[in-house]
Amino acid sequence: MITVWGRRNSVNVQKVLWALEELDVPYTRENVGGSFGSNQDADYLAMNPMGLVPVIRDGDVTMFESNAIVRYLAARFRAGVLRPAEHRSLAMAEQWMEWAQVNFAPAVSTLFVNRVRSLPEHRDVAAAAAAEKKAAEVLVVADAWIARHDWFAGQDFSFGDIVMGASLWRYTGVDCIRPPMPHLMEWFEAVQQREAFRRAVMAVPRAKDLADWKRIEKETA
Ligand SMILES: N[C@@H](CCC(=O)N[C@@H](CS)C(=O)NCC(=O)O)C(=O)O
Repeated sequence: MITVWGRRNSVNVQKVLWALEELDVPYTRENVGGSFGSNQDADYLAMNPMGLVPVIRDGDVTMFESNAIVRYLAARFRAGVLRPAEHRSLAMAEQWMEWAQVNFAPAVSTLFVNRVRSLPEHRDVAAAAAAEKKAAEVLVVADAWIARHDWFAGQDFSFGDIVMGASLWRYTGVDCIRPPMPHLMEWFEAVQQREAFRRAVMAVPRAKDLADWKRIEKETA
């Protein structure tokens, strides 16, 4: 049985839970981080010296870094389900996971922190505006790719869809100007039909402000 340490409202934890659900691998989860704390305890720091979530334990493997965990799980369980067997599809899964993590996820995080998860007086308005612009620019790139493919790796769903899907769920819950992205929205509709996405990501409602965020964190523990 795999153990996941991390609160359910963390996008990085959600990526790992989504992968586990897609792979139908049994797991247990411990609430760590945010209002639950424990992530600076010595025994937690022994697993992840960064003091961040998620961490997983799979037998004699204990690891952190959400994307590395997703790729590890994809390689370890149910070959071909999340990790494409065909080398060109695998290359595209790797490429788009990396691309989404480097280009889109940081913009979403800045937007989210400064428009939702902070008190209005603590918000960096300029940083949020820059992130809004950056997100809009890069989404046009993703939209152009997905206009020509069913999924980011090609014909089948893969780990290449996971960072984009989890980040887009958060992004579409933030009050901001979004670019036209009809193909990406079509892909996102298909993502939202996946049971695994519903259980791991959509099951945590999107917050409108800090108080809402704290309430949801407790309620979805
Ligand atoms: N690169 C790391 C980043 C992990 C990270 O930043 N986790 C955040 C939550 S999304 C965290 O642990 N924050 C402290 C907390 O939850 O208390 C990963 O992808 O796993």
